[in-house]
Amino acid sequence: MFRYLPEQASEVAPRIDWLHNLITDISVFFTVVICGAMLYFAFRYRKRDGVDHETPQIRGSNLLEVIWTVVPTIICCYIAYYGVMIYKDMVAFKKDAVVINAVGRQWAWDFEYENGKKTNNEFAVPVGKPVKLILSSTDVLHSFFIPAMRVKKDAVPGMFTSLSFTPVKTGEYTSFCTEYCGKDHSAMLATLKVLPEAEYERWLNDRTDELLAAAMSPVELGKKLYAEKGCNACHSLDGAKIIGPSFLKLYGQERECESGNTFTADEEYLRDSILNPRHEIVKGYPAQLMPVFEGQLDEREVKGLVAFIRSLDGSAPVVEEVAQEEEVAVVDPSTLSPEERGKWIYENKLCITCHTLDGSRLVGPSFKNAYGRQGKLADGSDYEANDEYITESLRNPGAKVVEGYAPAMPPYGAGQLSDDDIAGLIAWMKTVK
Ligand code: HEC
Ligand code: HEC
Ligand SMILES: [Cu+2]
Repeated sequence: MFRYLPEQASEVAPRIDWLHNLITDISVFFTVVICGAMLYFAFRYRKRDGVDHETPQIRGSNLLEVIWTVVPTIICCYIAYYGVMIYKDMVAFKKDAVVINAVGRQWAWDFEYENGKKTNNEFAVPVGKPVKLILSSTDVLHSFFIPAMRVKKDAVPGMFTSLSFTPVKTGEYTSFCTEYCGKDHSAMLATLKVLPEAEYERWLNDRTDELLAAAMSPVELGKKLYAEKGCNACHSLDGAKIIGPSFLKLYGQERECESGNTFTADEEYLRDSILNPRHEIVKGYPAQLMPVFEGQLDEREVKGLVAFIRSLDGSAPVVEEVAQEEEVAVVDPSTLSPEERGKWIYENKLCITCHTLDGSRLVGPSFKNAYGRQGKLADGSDYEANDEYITESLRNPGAKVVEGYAPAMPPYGAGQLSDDDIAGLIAWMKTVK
């Protein structure tokens, strides 16, 4: 009766649900019995014909007392015992668990993996393996809740808490913040992707986003972080006051602070405002609201944000641009001809950041006349850039490194480039003369 629980996607879910349903059923049973008896007696012994009828008086029954003491006690003990057993399994230390750090802040979750991969509001785990999330918070109390996994735990500033589960089903699940942590608390969602082992490995080792970020100009990086780190929730780009001051034309302005100090909004002021917002509070704005980004952003990211704010001098309609970027038409490369497909991959899968087409050297060798080229590898052996060699260069670039170059090329697994993609690349490379 009353089955309304979400999908069971973790190992403990069926047991938790069983107990939950047992408690619900017992409660429903007793509600019906007690209310039913009450209504029945109210009707049965009501005042009839204007006369009070005397009811039979029952005084004391040891048998009844024993029954309604012992039976509920057994039921409660059983529920407690079963609950403790499940809890014990849930908190058991698992040595081979996939460990992920999850940091809550107003109003987003940042995830970091052991290999250094970082994501925002989205994380992936392999199916069938225990996962341990180490939770912490940079500002206020948050709570991490994944209904489909039946796990929930508080994220507390200044301490680590943890949460373990073993997903048993692939798919996408949503996590919620279940601690009222401020205005956008309800939007503090994250997506959990449970992937098959091999796909997870590929996802984990796909650092394309980070490489892309590494290849971005500071302003571009700042713009990306502005959206990703949630600055946009409080700072507009069009002069409107949301929660904090707008970034439009902020650079170079005279700022008056609550402390009575005045500053020119230069690089140092902006840096300090981002990393230590509690230091100086802009006059007329609430203190304590802006999250502390100290430790959340590296030097390059802070520089990027400062450069981005500096770029907002009102000369370009940045707002439109940011909005449009999310709607870039998605090209499906598999609909292109092999040559076009190869070119598309070159431009969209980062090759362009390391390989030129004009013969000049970047991080890797130029693609000009690269097909069929003969040369030497770092180990002194000869090679010819034929189909097989190019395929290997992509799948396993560490195996054969061209002489004079660093082994800097990232591997492209089948998840990033299919065999058809590689065929397209090769067809296109033949045309690059
Ligand atoms: C929860 C809301 C919130 C978020 C998110 C937030 N800020 Fe703020 N920010 C504020 C408030 C409020 C102030 C004004 C009070 C103060 O100085 O702390 C402020 C002040 C600032 C200032 C000084 C502005 C001025 O006019 O002098 C800068 C620079 C700044 N924030 C940058 C950022 C950046 C960059 C991010 C994202 C990485 C960010 N903020 C995220 C609320 C927020
Ligand atoms: C982060 C920089 C980087 C990216 C991104 C990158 N490469 Fe490379 N690539 C290199 C470097 C460095 C070398 C030379 C060392 C080596 O052979 O591993 C190389 C070598 C190669 C070679 C062998 C070249 C030769 O002259 O023998 C091919 C083919 C190649 N890359 C194709 C690609 C393709 C296609 C992409 C995009 C799908 C790509 N690379 C992305 C850095 C990169
Ligand atoms: Cu929260």
